[in-house]
Formats: sequence, C-alpha cells, structure tokens
Amino acid sequence: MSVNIVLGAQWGDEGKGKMTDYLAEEANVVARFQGGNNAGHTVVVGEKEYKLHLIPSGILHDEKLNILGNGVVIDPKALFTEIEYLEGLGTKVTPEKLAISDRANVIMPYHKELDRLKEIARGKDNIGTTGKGIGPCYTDKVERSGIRMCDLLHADVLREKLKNNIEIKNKMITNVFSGEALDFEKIYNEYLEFGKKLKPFIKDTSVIIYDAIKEGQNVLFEGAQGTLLDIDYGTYPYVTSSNTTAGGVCNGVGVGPTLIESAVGIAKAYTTRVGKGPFPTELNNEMGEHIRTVGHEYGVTTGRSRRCGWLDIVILKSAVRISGLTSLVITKIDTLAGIDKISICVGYKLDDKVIDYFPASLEDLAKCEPIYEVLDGWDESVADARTYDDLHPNAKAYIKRIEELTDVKVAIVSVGPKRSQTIRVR
Ligand code: 2SA
Ligand code: GDP
Ligand code: MG
Repeated sequence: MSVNIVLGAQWGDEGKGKMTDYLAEEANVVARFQGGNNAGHTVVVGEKEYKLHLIPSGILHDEKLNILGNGVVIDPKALFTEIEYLEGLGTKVTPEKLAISDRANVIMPYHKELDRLKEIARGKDNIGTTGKGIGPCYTDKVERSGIRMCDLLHADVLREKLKNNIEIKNKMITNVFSGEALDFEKIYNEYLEFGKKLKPFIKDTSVIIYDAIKEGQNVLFEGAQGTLLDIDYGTYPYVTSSNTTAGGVCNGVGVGPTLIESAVGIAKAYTTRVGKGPFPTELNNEMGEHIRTVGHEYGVTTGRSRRCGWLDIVILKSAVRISGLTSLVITKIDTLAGIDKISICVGYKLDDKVIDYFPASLEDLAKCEPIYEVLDGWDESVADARTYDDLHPNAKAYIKRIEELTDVKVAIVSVGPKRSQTIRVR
C-alpha cells in the first residue's frame, strides 16, 4: 500500500500533470484536493497531448478511480466541457472512473463575473487571476454561503440558496461594480439540470478514499498550482485561494495525516510564474526569453506568457519545509541544454543579512537580492537520455547540487513531456 502526494514546489506548471500520470501507473485512486479549472495540467500519451484543468491526471489510465475532493471548487459547465473533450480523444469518463465529493463547492456564474469585475476594479494592482471564479467561490465557502454539490441534488435547497445568493451578488455586481444583473431562473434551471447529470458521480469521497486505503490500495493526491501560490505560504496576495501545500490534502479530501506516507515535490530545473507578484530570480532579458521559447512557457488555461528565471533554492527549501517533502522530481532539465553557465539562487541578501527563507512581507521580498552560484552548463541535448548515467556529467552535477542544497534526494529527472522521457534516479 502507498499513499502519496504530488505537489508543485514552485509557482505551478512544474510538470505535475505529467508526473501524476506517470506515478498513477502504480496507483488505484488519484484525487485532487484543491483548486479548480484554473489549473492546466498537460499529459502526453503516445502522440496525443491532453490538457486537463479539473479532472485528475489519472484519468488517462483505465481502471483507476479519479476523485474531485471536497476542497476542489467545481464549475459544472467546465467539467462537462472537459468530459466531452476527453471523450472526443477516446477517453471515457464514467461514474466508475470519476467520483465528485458531495461537499465540494460549486462555481456559479456570479463567481466568474465577480472574479472578472474585481480584477478590473483592482486596476494596476490586479492579481492576474485566471478568471475562472476561483477566489469568489472560495470566499463564499469560507463565508458559509456557498452552494455545494449535494445542494444541486435538491431542487428546493438549490432554489433557496441560489435566491439568497443572487440577491446579494446582483447588488454587488450592479451597485458596486456597475455590471449587469444575472438572471435567477436561468441559472436555477441550468444548475438543476447539471445536478441531474452529475448525480451518478456525486458521492462521499472521504469514505471512498478511507476504504481504499484500508483495503491496501495505492492512493495518489494530485496538487494543482504550486507552493508559492498557497493562500498562507505563497506571495500573498498574489496567490490562489486554496492551500496548495501538503496540509491542504487532509482537509481537501478528508484523510488523516497519519495515513499519508510521502510527499513528492515537482520542481522545474528553472523557475516560472504566470500572473503578477514578486519573483526574485526573474530574468527580464534575452536569457529569460530563451528559456520561455525553448521551454514553451505559456499558460495552459489562459495562454499567457510565463515569466522565467533561474532556479531558486530558497523557494525549494520553503516547499521542503512546509510540505515535508520526502523527495524531489526535477523536470524540464532538457530546456537548459546549450546554456553555457547556469545560475542557481542559494540565498537572498536582505539589507545586511543573508537569508535562506521566503519573507512574508512583499516589501522585504522586493528588497531581496538573489545570491547566485554558477555551474557549468551542457551543450548536448538530454532529451534522449533514458538512464541517469545517460545524462551529461554537468547535468548530473546540477541535480547533485540541488540535492545538497535542499537536503532532499531527487527521485526522478524528466527530460521531455513524454512518459518515456522520465528517468528514475533511485
Ligand atoms: P486564480 O485564478 O484566482 O487561481 O489566480 C490566482 C493566482 O494563481 C495563479 N494560478 C496559476 N499559476 C500557474 N498555473 C496555473 N494554471 C494555468 C497553467 C495558468 C494559465 O497551468 O498554465 O493558463 O495561465 C495557475 N492557476 C492559477 C494565477 O496566475 C494568479 O497569480
Ligand atoms: P502542471 O501545471 O504542473 O501540470 O504543468 P503544465 O502542464 O502547466 O506545464 C508543464 C509543461 O511542460 C507541459 O507542456 C508539459 O507537457 C511539459 N513538460 C513536462 N515535463 C517536461 C520535461 O521534462 N521537459 C519538457 N521539455 N517539457 C516538459
Ligand atoms: Mg499548469
């Protein structure tokens, strides 16, 4: 039996989708515990490329149960679009393969509208959200006015809750943001219909996961976004609205911490972020542009350019500490081929001190100057490497240095998007 977590160790887009798909081979159950369709997880199987947003990356294997836990926020419309997309590519999504928590909060049309209007109202101080209604939906959850999956199955409950919500949300939309009021009946009928279609999928997923663990099955928890987008530990307020770190798993699927064995942190061989907010090792120069072009660094959900920079060990150390990472996976090492000298940030200079942790205050973070160590690069492509020893000695030295600096072993190195481009180090 194994119960493991896969998490992003940076700002998301580290290759979690690829690695979850790879590790799912040995799992019986794959569960998402936070976020929603703001995520964009790319999985390449053979010649086909799949872009998943909401459905766990275990869906591309037959015979695995995929779960959307209670901590996930679910836009039913987006879910059906994704199911159709997958079915168009030959992957059936049945209630035998996908279970949705009855406690998961539902993203409603007013969440998306408020996400959009609030971003406009923030002006130059906007967060750079994906516009999927994530923040407003989690706001309602915490404020206790959210509509949950189980509510979609009860016409009267849905009517009552939606009525209360629409009244307040329309006031906000029209009075505060000068937007257009939403129509109650239209939304009510639409979501009632969604409930009917979703009924066979909606279950108590905490019970399913507990039973699976007790039966000795292998369970994988798939994180979305990354450590620095965590609502508590990220670069607040430039974060997403959920706990993306290991602590989020327990509450997000309803499993006790004593049942979880390991947490694998996925890290890119360099750093990227989409959206706004501080980024100490960002390269606003030709090197950043080179990494973006070679690494195809564009958002899967919004198509936005990802900002690129050198690997930041301060970030990885934070991820190791906060999530208790037991191993690391280093992805996209192939992107660095051909760069003569590669820098790794090993600490920050803040005023007259050297620090190796991520400061809470963005004002302090803005003052941090990265301290770099420079390593020799490698000329030849590593994309065809299939064993650790196939890697260029300088690529191996780079991996070894990451292990030394983080004090965590690298279990897997990824040299390309395909399943076959995955090297088990140990
Ligand atoms: P939101 O929409 O409220 O969660 O946005 C808040 C911040 O979280 C960031 N965020 C992401 N960062 C990286 N990848 C994400 N998923 C997509 C992808 C992003 C895309 O895989 O490429 O397509 O643009 C993701 N989702 C949320 C977001 O940029 C804000 O900084
Ligand atoms: P996620 O959000 O963490 O699942 O990552 P994304 O799918 O948003 O972004 C990662 C991108 O890198 C995807 O296009 C993957 O297909 C691709 N990818 C994953 N691992 C590797 C790798 O080792 N090398 C290269 N070149 N691409 C990779
Ligand atoms: Mg992504």
